[in-house]
Amino acid sequence: MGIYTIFIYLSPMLAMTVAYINTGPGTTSNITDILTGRCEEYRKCLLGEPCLPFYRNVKCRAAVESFFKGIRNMDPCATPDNAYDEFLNMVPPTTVRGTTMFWSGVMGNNIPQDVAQVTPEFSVLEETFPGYMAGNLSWCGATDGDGTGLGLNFTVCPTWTSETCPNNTKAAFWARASKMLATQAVGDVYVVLNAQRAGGAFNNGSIFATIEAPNLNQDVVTNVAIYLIPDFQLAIPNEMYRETCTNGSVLYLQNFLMNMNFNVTCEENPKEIMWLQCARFANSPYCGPYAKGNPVVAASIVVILLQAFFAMSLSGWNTISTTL
Ligand code: NFD
Repeated sequence: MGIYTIFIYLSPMLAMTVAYINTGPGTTSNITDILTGRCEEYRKCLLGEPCLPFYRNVKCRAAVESFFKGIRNMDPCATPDNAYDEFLNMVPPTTVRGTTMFWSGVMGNNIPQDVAQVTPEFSVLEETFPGYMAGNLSWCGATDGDGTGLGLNFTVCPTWTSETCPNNTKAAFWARASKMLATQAVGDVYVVLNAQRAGGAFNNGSIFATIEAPNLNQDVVTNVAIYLIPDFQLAIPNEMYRETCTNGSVLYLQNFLMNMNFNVTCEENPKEIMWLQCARFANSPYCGPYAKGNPVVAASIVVILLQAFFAMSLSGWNTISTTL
């Protein structure tokens, strides 16, 4: 066997090794069933059951097939630009005017899931059909056959985009879906940022920074509200690395958006999100004022009790004076 032949045999393996420098979990087991199940849940709306807010009828078998169509048997680092076009156009991400919410650096806090479940005031990508289908899943193609016939790699997937993995399968999906979400947003929009994110609340390389913010439309977006929240997963408060609306990367973001002609507001610890997060992270040191036994609540209870007592004593006094 000549050196050239050996190289031909080895080159795909070498390519895969390079591509997999940044390794992460392989395709989620039973992903086809999960996607089909999620899609069927989504279709329950047809039966009069609760719907996701942006319901549109969809054929589940076709949706699941189109999700994989562009990536089966493909190198997960060479995803074609149009790989998800068909799937994303089946039920594109749409949101109600004035509700679109972006987020960055807060996924571990379950912000998208919590917001999606609790309030119609805000709409996140994870509530739209594409976001709902793909949320928290891992997937990528396999070029060397995977034994399942699905053309997917269930052992390992490259984590994200990198120099060695420029067109990452998952990154390409979220980039496309996020772009569609941002492009259609109208009215006031929101972005929730983690004030204690390492390297700054506004991360230059994030999807929000690179895809969503640049694709907002100045003609139809009336305000970008930055919601800066603490990291509820910190057991001990760390004020040293806590950004505010007037410093660090958040200030940079405000200037960046204002230079794009957007109206921008910034709020630290907005109540809407604090209540939501403190319900989940009740023991967080940042949740004092929102916790059950906090002094404000205790004081309110005392005031209510005093008022009741006062009212009762007044009516009692009236009764006594009438009797007299
Ligand atoms: P993030 P973001 N490397 O917290 N979206 O602004 C690796 F390995 O930084 C939704 O990037 O916020 N993973 C979802 C990464 C996913 C990298 C992506 C990276 N360089 C985007 N960058 C979703 N539902 O899963 C991003 N990721 C992955 C939309 C990683 O899984 C939403 O509309 C991380 O946990 C939202 O407004 C997750 O993306 C914005 O883009 C979020 O990274 C959040 O993306």
